[in-house]
Amino acid sequence: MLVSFQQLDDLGVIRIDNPPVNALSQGVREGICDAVKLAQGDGTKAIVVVCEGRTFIAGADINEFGKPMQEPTLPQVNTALESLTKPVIAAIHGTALGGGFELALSCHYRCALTSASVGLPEVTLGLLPGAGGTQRLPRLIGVKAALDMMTTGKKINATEALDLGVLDRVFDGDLTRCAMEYARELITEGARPRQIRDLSIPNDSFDKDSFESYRGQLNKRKRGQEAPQKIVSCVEAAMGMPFKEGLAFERSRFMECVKSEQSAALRHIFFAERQAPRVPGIDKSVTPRVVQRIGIIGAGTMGGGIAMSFANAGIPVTLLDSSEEGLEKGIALIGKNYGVSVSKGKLSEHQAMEREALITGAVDYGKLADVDLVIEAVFESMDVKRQVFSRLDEVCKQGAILATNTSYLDVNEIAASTSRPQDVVGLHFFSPANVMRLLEVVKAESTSDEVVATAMALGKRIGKVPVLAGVCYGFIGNRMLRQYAREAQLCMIEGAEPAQIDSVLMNFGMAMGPLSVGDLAGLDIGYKARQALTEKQKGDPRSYCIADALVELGRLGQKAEAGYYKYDPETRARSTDPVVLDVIREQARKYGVQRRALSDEEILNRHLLALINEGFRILDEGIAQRAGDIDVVYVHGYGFPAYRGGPMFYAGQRGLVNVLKEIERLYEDTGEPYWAPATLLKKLVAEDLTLNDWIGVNG
Ligand code: T1G
Repeated sequence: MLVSFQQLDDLGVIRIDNPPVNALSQGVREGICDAVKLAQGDGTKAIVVVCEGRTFIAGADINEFGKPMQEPTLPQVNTALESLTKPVIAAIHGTALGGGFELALSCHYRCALTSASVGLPEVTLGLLPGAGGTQRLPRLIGVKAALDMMTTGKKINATEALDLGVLDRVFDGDLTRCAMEYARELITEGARPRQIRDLSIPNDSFDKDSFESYRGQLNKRKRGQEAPQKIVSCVEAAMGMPFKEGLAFERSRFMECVKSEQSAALRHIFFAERQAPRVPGIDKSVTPRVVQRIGIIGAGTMGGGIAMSFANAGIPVTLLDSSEEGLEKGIALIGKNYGVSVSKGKLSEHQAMEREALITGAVDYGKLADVDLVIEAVFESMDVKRQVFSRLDEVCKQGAILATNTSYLDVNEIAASTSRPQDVVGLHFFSPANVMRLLEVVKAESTSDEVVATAMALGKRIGKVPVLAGVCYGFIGNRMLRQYAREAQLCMIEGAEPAQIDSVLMNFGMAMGPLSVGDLAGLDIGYKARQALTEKQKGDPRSYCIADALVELGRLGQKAEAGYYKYDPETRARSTDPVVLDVIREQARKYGVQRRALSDEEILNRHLLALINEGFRILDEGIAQRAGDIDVVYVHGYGFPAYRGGPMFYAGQRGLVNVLKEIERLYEDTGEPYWAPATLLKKLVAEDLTLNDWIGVNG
């Protein structure tokens, strides 16, 4: 039964049981309303609302959005609860989120386990708290604190919630028993129902100007996003309107969000993130191997970041480097990074020390004899990788997983340098590895299902979003990036300046423009990778001649304070450099390119369509399992705006017919084979199918 009502002497208990997270589906809402009716009419003196399973209500049922809204609505449920004429106590464990927290705010008292947390993460779904949260929370904790909670979507733990006055009581032990004791205490004290709706908003001197400046900050913090601004409007309404009108104002803004493309995109990403770790054909019968100790080869920036990811999850790491000096440098950088987290208040001194203590340095391969998994993060050279893997093959115990962090190289070839290719897998982290959530798990031809299952489970355990990729040059992300980066180079040589290209993609919502990303990563990385390729593999020289010319001038990017831009040594601010514009013009002359003005629209289209067309090829070849996986890769690894849903979702929003037409036009105009429309795209358009239909068929 989704909702039950039980009378226990003078107390009524409303119990919700809708696994896995007690989402407020229509059935749950209806059940609560029925229970409230029962509670109103019986002899109980107080009501406790509690949930079964691992958590209190984690919000409205996200699956219901985009479908016709069914009654009772959550505001109706909350009003019914709040209007009860006896104290209603919410008893919280796990996470009270979104509509679940709003329901708790409609109760008259709130208690929780010390391990619980509460929050209003609707903004992460392109929504706003649409069941009274924007009207009740400011009344309880003031405008600024409420705005911060709702525009960040961050959870607060039970202690913070108690300090803020969101919770009235926090305890350890049996939740229901403690909550009922608290309810009886309230009865004994003669406590009355306490409706937040009747409170006036504490005057924390938030006036019209404060709202304006808050909006300004939000424009920077949540660039391009609609929901955060609407949250501010709702809180502003709460200050200026009676509760009932404020509630109606909130509801209308909420409905606008539910219908918005941004929310559809963010909901897509919510579910795509949860689906990505699932590999069709590898079900629960495949038991992941036990991983209790990790080895990492290479104490450079990537190796150090990867080590921190595991230490942050409480997993001990042996970090090996070929030299004592290299090791010291690596360990020192890890210490510095933890120091920064402590100085920013993200970690306590104690937590930082605990994590650092989990990372042990070594220069002797023998120290890796007992680890359960090794990740190689050395220089991107096949010869070096093969040497490392044949060494690991000698020293590591049978059953240990041998992983490579290569970004491009052939994992099959690396696996073939061992006697146990079935235990070799790619674990491609993204820099900075202790921050970026994406993890490409690269399955080689011989990689066993058990190793894939172990890698996926381990990825989740260290807080990453693991996505399965097949073996090809650059796997999913970097393979698509090559097409995108090509267009940035061609747009430049054909007539656009770096600043125009970057601002076009930034305005679209990308975290950074392609050329600023190049400068941040270092132009020498791409240059060295190109040196290892044949002329044929490098492709059209117009697509890299500018980058090569800049590197040969020593303009390696930010680290050289000069790349596509020049950088102020103090502020790191970037600015257009006439030297670069000369280099571009020179290269255009060298390759006989007639320069012209490019519109922002053309620049945007060419970059996005380059990603999308390659995405379809990757899906068709089975390098990625689902379009949603590609979207998760680009949102969590390449700064693609989540509120656009990722390149493949975006293609669906634009309409595959239009996307095909645009790509066909580029193919006609350029005659370039890379603009030949992907077979799968043509197939879907021809059969009038969407990507979801196709995934349905291909599972
Ligand atoms: N609705 C439907 N399904 C949900 C769900 C929800 N709210 N939350 C989780 N699930 C599913 C999820 O898809 C997965 O399914 C399973 O539960 C376990 O989730 C009116 C508008 C609660 C912290 O944004 O943050 O209320 O993949 O893998 O890591 O104002 O889930 O197994 O089939 O994430 O332990 C606001 C969303 C909604 C919270 C648990 N609420 N959920 O994390 O498990 S909008 C949220 C979470 C709203 C009102 C508004 C997390 C979690 P499956 P999981 P987890």
